Amino acid sequence: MGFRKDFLWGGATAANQCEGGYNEGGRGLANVDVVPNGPDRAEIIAGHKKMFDFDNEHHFPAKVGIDMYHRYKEDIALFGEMGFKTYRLSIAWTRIFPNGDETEPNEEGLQFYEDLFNECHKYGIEPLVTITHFDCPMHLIKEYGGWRNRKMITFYERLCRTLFNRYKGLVKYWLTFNEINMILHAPFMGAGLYFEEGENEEQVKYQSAHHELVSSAIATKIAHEVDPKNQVGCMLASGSYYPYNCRPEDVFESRKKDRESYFFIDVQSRGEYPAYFLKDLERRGIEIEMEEGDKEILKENTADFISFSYYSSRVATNDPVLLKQTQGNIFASVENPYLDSSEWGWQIDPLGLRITMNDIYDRYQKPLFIVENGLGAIDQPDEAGYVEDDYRIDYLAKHIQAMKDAVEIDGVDLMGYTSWGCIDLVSAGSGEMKKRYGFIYVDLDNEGNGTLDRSKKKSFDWYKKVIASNGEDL
Ligand code: P53
Repeated sequence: MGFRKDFLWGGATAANQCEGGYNEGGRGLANVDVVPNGPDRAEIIAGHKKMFDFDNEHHFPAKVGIDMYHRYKEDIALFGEMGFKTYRLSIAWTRIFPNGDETEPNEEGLQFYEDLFNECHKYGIEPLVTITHFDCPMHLIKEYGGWRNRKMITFYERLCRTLFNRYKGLVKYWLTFNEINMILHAPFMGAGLYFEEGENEEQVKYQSAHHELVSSAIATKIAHEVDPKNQVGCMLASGSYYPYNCRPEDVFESRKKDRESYFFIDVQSRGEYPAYFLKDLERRGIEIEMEEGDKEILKENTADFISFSYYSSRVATNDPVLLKQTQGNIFASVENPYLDSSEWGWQIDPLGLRITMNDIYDRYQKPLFIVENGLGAIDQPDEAGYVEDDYRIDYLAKHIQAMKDAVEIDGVDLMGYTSWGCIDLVSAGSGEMKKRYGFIYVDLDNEGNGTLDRSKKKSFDWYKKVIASNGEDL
């Protein structure tokens, strides 16, 4: 009963949200560096407002992140103290290939991650590596248009081959693209796409998605060739849609919304474009250019496991009156009247995690890995600097219980769980620092002021206990 004996407990971060050191170690400039916080961010990450370099009007939080580039030893020691079995992190592409189209990698960048992985292994922590977490070298965006260009497949393949060869024996769990469906919702951040006036955005997004999907399959192929021990996962921004009510139209609408996301995993896990998707493209007049061999590559190199982020369930309706109340979130959803919300309006639904796990497992029958989950909240340290984050403990305990139910009662095969932002980091959606997820507090504010000192929150000792008891003691 309970979780696997070798269950991979841990936490997750992404390079662009925590590393900083943007101009150190020979690193090049990336899309994620030039997205500022503040009111312009939403339009920029959506590819509707161009931002190709730093300017003086905005604050760019990724420049410093939480300075993990210099402090990773201290941070990994704290993860080790909590008993992490795994640490999910991402590679900054621009540390390895600063422009993206070089033929030789940057040794300093490769050495940085090698040192970091060695540091993890000191504490018995298995790295789980996201190859690209929203980042794309700026040079590839300016010169080639980002993922809309098929040449990206070659550049990405080179990156992957370099990583698999160099880190053979140090890393065995890989994710090809973070939240691959984010390309539909935040295309500049997700895939280095920006749009020109009057352009058919859907056409561009799905063509780019095809390039990513083929790249993901090629990466899987190479990973297995380099080391049969490598396990490669796809990664979905999940959260099942509920019908707003039992009107058949709402039920159907919720299925359609789910398919918008599942489409990506259908290709990555089953190895082919699903019929509903092809029909939909035809109706919308979108044609995806494919090359000979693409279909075979997709079919022969499917994901070993399915990973996903889960923050909330979602609600769908086709009732135009209700639709008007939709919130301006990256993932638009009608509000669910039965659920409470976080300070950022994200609805809290632990049972939704169990529902989502079952939906995904029923659909693919492959091992699942929850690689993001957590509560973004404002933390108020007391005079001694201590954060009593009972609200975070409550959120996580309920979600872990729901995931346990999915495993114990429903029989879902789950490899591990890495909570999001195990150490406070910059928010992807808003660029804020005050939206915190961590067990470890970082002294830094939205404007970049603070000592960057780390301290343990109440949830630190709680999570340590959860891991030590393999999820029994919540
Ligand atoms: P933040 C929106 C909806 C679902 C997942 O998000 C999302 C987003 C982006 O905001 O992204 C993932 O920081 C992503 C992480 C991100 C995390 O969710 O906006 O993989 O990079 O930080 C939380 O609160």
